[in-house]
Amino acid sequence: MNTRHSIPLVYSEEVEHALHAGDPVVALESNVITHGLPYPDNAATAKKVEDAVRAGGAVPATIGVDDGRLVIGMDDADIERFASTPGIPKVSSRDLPVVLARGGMGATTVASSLVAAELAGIPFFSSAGIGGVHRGAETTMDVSSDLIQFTRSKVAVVCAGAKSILDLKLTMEYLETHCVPLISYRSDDFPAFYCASSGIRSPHRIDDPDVVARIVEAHRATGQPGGVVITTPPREADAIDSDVAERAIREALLAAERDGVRGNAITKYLMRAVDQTTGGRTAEANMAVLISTAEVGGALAAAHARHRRAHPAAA
Ligand code: PSU
Ligand code: MN
Repeated sequence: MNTRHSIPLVYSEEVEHALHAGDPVVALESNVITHGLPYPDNAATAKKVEDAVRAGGAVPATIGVDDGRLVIGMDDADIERFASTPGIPKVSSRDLPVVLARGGMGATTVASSLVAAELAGIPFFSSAGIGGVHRGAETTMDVSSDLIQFTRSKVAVVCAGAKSILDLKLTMEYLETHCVPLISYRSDDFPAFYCASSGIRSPHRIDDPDVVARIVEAHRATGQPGGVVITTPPREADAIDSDVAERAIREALLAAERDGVRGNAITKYLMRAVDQTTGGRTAEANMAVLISTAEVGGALAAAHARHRRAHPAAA
């Protein structure tokens, strides 16, 4: 247990060892386990995501809250427990102090996982889909805390962009306004999760992992708060046609309005509805994208760790 902070951090042995040795570690969220996929697919996928980080050359650290403590790295039994226990609350940044103080389990979103990763000294995080500006945000003001957290936590985020259940144009505008560096790894466009492109061009395409590592370090060196967002597109075989996705999303948005769903419940509701409309095709793609993104996250974290070893003054 780390006693430097008054908030107890509980590291898995593997993660603690890797951090001491300066080996690459990739933080992973747990809300996608509890709220993103049904049991037992969620448990199986979470384990495959961890394996993919390892295949990329890094150590996975799945983040969660348990009994008033921040869990930094889960073993298979922890993952099984998070995946199968009903009613674990979704914990975003605003909820984190409450759940830590009260006790019990909590599933961390991208935003709160970044808070934990920074406390734990983990410089990289990977998840398939980040939160963003919701469609209709001009009236609902529904903007995910994930975006705000990018401006606060010094952690690089690797993702497959965001799902087009969101307004991706506004999401990119938000990131630009808030000075968040956005780079696309080996693609020209901002990806839309299981669609290879959102149709929106990324401000920067970078193909070389070493250049990505240098960008992460250059951002730190400028003294700017927050981290860099790095997108990676889904594999061609896993991608879904954007017209098919768009039709399902429109239907889901209408259903959400009809059912009066809003606030922090909307993301899960929309994802489930889209999965149902597409006969589970998007859920399949969802799992594949989570895994392929994690492998890229592992590889980029490994390139970053190599860069830091070669330039220790920058660390
Ligand atoms: N997007 C996805 N899958 C997810 C989420 C987003 O494609 O599971 C989850 C993540 O945990 C993300 C959270 O951090 O939803 C964002 O929720 P909100 O929009 O309420 O901030
Ligand atoms: Mn929201």
